[in-house]
Amino acid sequence: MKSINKYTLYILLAVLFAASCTKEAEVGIVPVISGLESEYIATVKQTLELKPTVENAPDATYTWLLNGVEESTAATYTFTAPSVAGTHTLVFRAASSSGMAQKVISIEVGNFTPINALTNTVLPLETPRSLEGIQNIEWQVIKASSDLYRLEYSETEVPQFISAKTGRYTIKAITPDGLEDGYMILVRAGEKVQSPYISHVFDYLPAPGQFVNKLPKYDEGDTHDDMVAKTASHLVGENATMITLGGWGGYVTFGFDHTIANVSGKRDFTINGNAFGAAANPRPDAPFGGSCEPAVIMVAYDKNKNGKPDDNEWYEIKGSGNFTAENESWYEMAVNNKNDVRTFRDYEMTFYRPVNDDEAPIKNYIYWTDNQGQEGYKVKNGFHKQSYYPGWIKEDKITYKGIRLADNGIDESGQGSYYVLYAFRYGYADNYPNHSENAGIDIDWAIDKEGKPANLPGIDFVKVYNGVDKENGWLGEASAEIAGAYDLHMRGISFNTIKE
Ligand SMILES: [Ca+2]
Ligand SMILES: [Ca+2]
Ligand SMILES: [Ca+2]
Ligand SMILES: [Ca+2]
Repeated sequence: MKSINKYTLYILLAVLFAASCTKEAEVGIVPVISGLESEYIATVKQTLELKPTVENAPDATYTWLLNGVEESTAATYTFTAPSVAGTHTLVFRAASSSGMAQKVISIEVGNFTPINALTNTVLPLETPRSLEGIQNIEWQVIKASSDLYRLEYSETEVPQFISAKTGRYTIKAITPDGLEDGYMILVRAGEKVQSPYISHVFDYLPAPGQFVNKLPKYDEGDTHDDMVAKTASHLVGENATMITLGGWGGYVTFGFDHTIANVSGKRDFTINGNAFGAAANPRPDAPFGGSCEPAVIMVAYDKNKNGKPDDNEWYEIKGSGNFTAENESWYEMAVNNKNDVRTFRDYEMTFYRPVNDDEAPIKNYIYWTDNQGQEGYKVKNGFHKQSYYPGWIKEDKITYKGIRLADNGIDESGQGSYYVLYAFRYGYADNYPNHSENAGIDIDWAIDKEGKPANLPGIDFVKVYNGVDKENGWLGEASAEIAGAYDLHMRGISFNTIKE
């Protein structure tokens, strides 16, 4: 019995092996269908011309089955939508002497006008023809394949729709008298694969600091463009590495290959830095702090669609301390520590080329002035001996502009050995550890120059600049590091927003 079983098994294995070989040999000549989507949308009575391409099948015969009934044997097919809404299944088969291939297609027929759209791309909508000339139309999403979309300006004549996910979305326009019309939108992934990570660096200029000319590395003769390219080699893509923004005001500007959708109620993107929590803060019940070096974030939408941040439409991400630090949990501690806790909305700081750069440390190293009548010197420490002034800058002084945040650093040892830089609650880069929810940014925090919500459907560009001006003893100046950024929706990460 035992030997027969073994023998049977051998036969079985041999048969299976032969079968798999035959299958593999045939793979190359089975018909291959292309040129058909899996999903279509149509309005009632509309016709759709379907023209598939079939390869590897010179002798193929074709069959079109609509809802299980054979409709045609031609190479192309015209689908005529019936006069009632509904979903239909169309099957296209190509059979040849060597094998058979089929494509199953779902066609949704609705009463609204169909629109084909791409993921992560803003789609402007117009008033449907049947409602033209009617004022005060309101727009609503009434059916959606996912929650990762945004309908913005829904109470205007120019609403905009964007979705981070493929699928079908139905948008209704309603007049004050209750008339209705709308669009059915089919969102597909484009042919070009989109990346959730930074795709381009446009500009980089750090303010003087201890890692300037090192991260990224400046080589004698490098121009501004060379340094921007080096910054890109650090920041673009999934495996980004760190760059420094230097002292207060130092910045980097980058972009994505798509528009990051501003999903309602969700944070939309995150910027990586190297923030971490203190492991041995001697202060009992201290709020979160450690190495938190908040960088202020600006965002822009590529309105003229040329792929460059030239629209001059930058909006400020209103981080928790952009107007005042009074609501930060460490505020009283910072006041008691005699920190400069003022917040300047229109701060300017000018750094001068150092006269002496040949030794280290230097106490009175880089002379600076600000637009508040203050002046002083930045220190060169003993650990970093290279010049702290950007090597590719020809001018003898550089001025930076922006918001200056309150000083969040406290020497918790009282003797200069243990500085804790406390985190602002939300809205910055390099302020909370990477991957933490609090490092996520909600595009709905964006405000315009008057401080009003910007109501952006999405953004294409980000500018980040160091927000704190502070010397932390042996640690050196507070200077934000940036180590890449990504679209949270595209990576399937869901972080709820917080509102004050
Ligand atoms: Ca959002
Ligand atoms: Ca542009
Ligand atoms: Ca730093
Ligand atoms: Ca940092």
